[in-house]
Amino acid sequence: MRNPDVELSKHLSLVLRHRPASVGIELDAQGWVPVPNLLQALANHGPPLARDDLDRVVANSDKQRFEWDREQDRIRARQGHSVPVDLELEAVEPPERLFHGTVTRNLFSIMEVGLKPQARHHVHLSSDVETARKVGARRGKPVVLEVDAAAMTKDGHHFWVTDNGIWLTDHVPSAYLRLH
Ligand code: HQG
Repeated sequence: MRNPDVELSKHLSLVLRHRPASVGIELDAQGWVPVPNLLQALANHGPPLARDDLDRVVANSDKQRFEWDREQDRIRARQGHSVPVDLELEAVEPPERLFHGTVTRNLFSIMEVGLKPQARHHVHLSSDVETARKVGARRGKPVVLEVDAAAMTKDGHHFWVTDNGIWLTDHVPSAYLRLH
């Protein structure tokens, strides 16, 4: 069924990660936009949006996709951007194993060239199998790959973790991958 808050959340993801110019706004270098500018821009390109509606969608986002700055007067997407932003995350040591959910049709290429960020800035990984399975299931029958994060760290690869627990890295060469 059509859920207006889910549609608004998807539109916010589009604007704050990929196409800010579609509503005539710019993100700053760290991906932030002042809330009044965002509300005005959305109202200029669709139905008016109250601050309360925005607060509710941000609070209810199943994956906590958006975040406020300390004063709650700016907002940004926590991750997943395709426009250039610097989220200023600090590299951290990952758990020994991480997981990536994908689908069979991608496996041949992944085993050849490894996991690539594709349209995103980073490869997205999770610390649990279930999350990876769900991510893969967005595209069809899921296949879960296990990443030897301990070996990657030893070999000088970096990892970052977002506040909502998504693990990021630049590239996972296929030598560190195996089917779970
Ligand atoms: C695949 C959602 C062929 C990769 C989710 C994936 C996640 C390759 C697709 C977050 C490849 C990229 C991220 C290669 C990678 N050859 N295929 N060499 N390397 N791929 O959506 O990880 O709703 O950019 O397996 O829940 O699926 O956006 O990444 O199938 O957390 O908040 O290329 O997006 O969260 O797809 O998903 P994506 P993802 P949000």
